[in-house]
Amino acid sequence: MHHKIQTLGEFIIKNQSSFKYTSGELSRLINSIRLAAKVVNYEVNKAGLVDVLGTAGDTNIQGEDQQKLDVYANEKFIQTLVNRNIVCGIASEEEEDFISINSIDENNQNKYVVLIDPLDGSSNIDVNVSVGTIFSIYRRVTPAGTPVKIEDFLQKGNKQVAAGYIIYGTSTMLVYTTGDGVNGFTLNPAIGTFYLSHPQMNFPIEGTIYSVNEGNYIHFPQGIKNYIKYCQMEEDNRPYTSRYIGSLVSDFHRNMIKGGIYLYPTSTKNPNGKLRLLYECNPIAFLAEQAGGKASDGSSRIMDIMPVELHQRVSFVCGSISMVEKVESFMCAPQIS
Ligand code: AHM
Ligand code: MG
Repeated sequence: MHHKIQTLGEFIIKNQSSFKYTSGELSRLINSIRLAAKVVNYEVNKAGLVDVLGTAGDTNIQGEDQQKLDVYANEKFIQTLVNRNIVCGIASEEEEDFISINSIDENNQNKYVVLIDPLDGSSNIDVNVSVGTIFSIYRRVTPAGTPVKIEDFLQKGNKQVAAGYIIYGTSTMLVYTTGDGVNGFTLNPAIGTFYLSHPQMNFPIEGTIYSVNEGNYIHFPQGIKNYIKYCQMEEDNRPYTSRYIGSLVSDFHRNMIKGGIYLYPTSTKNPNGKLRLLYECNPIAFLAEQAGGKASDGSSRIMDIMPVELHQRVSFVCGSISMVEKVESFMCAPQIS
């Protein structure tokens, strides 16, 4: 095999000219996310050592007490984006309101806003299971140089300029799209460099894995219950395999590589679903579609939903195209129980 190994840095430079807007702003933004990802990765990797190393109320070099990793990740991503003067606004799962950078720096002329879930699935950290960061990037709709407004964040997913995730797994990977396919980069931790390891990722059309929290089964809509029964039926290439990590990024990443479907439907417990439209579902939906998969709320396209609030929840069905379409057909079929 003879191909040149490409780093993420090289890839960003090489592809910069293919972006619609070539000021370099988006490239610099993705570079900043790459940097923050490495910092957070380092911290996540030694999570299990905190109790060992952080004895007797130890404080870190900045003199801060040890903090929870999701709070740490939130601070690192925000700090990096603010310090490098790279965006005009940030919204995060960890922050109730969006942050307007113009209010801090009047000269800010940046045109991008970032929406981020800094450490998704963080309940998995205590048990050494993969977690992830999810990010979504839009061009602001209000004029540059003015403080960002809520409408800069409440845009349909189909307006995303870029989206991606970092998976802190057995290997750490950064996977992203700028609307021209999906590329995955694996971190070499010894030298802190991401290498292009998964060029042009492709969602298999069909799959045999279904990922859902089946503990909520009795609370699901009838169409979802029927689909789960269908997955378990002895017929054709079924029963399918059930795989549920409980960490969206990891479940999605596996399904995109192997072929499968992820479901977090509405339920009597979570009438609007659990996952957040703006910084969980939309970016994952953009990646899914760019890789040839599909993302739906059970009947309509996720990326066509007009958001009404920052932390809005939505029912989420995402994966191999024919599997998602199957769920949609179950959802609109006459509801027999
Ligand atoms: P979080 O943002 O509080 O971490 O919740 C999101 C996570 C997803 O990563 C995961 O897919 C889902 O919640 C799991 O939920 P549940 O434990 O209800 O199955
Ligand atoms: Mg989350």
